[in-house]
Amino acid sequence: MNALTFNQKNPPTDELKKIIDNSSKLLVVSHIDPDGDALGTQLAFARYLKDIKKDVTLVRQSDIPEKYHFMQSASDIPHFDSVPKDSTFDTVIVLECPDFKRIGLASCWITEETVLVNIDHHRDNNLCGCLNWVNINASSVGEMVYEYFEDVGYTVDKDVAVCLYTAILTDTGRFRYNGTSQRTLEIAGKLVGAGVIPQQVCDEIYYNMKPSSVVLLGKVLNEIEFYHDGRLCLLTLKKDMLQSSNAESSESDGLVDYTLYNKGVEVGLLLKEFTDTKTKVSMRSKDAVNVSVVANTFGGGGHYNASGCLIEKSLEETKKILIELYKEALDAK
Ligand SMILES: [Mn+2]
Repeated sequence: MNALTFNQKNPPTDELKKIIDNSSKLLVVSHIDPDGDALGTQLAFARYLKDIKKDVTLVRQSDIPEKYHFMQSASDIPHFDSVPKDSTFDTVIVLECPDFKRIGLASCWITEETVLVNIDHHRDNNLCGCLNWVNINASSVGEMVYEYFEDVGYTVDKDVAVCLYTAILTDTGRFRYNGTSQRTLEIAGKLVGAGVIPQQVCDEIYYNMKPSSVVLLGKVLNEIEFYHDGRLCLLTLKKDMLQSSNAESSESDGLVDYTLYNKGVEVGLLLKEFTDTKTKVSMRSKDAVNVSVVANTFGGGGHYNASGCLIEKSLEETKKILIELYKEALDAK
């Protein structure tokens, strides 16, 4: 089929429904190292397809962070290794991926005949689907999927509502980021109407830290640094901090957010020592600086206020480079 692209708020319901109606075997995927939006929408969309009696398969490549296990069936998403490689799917629904490379190994099931559906809200989406629905103004893909469900007349039950609420809650930084619109909150309200208990979901995700994570947080905060008159805040996570906290690498999730808790900070960075020559960087900003510009120069990506990349330098070299780059970015505004 010829590629169809929609950059709009309203779901292309007729086109999407037609593809689904014409499909008999569907695969629903999201990106490696999934976040709340990726997992919540993957689970919600798969449940919708099951409810309309479609043969649907989910797959994951990465471990699912424990804080998301409360979503129904989250811990049952089959790992890539357990899905037969000779499976065939006529349609693959790709959620929350600006680039199809982000689906990882699951791309082995995509052939020339596969109908690819691409639903996303990243500005840099490369529109590689047969049907692309990319709304860069949506707070989350969870919000977009809800719009489609409402339009197509699918009523969400509590379990689906919890998945979509999780997607929206996490991708808006608890209704804080500037993508949070009146409509976002209306949809969150409807999900509460469908049975979501906001405190329960919030507690599962944010008030459920392991003691090792809190110890790690202490070590990282203990070495907080400020530059450029307090406008840049920098946290570093060295490998030995993980060991001495008895923490896993995934427990550094969300640490970067502590940079923006500080008055006067406009850009916050978390530098995570990956190997001696590779450093993972998470970047956050308040409104003034577009951190995805710097992330892009290192082959990374993300959003205006939240991006990330992997830099092929040691932790110390990475630190020096970024302090300098953000001096320019902050001076320029
Ligand atoms: Mn998202």
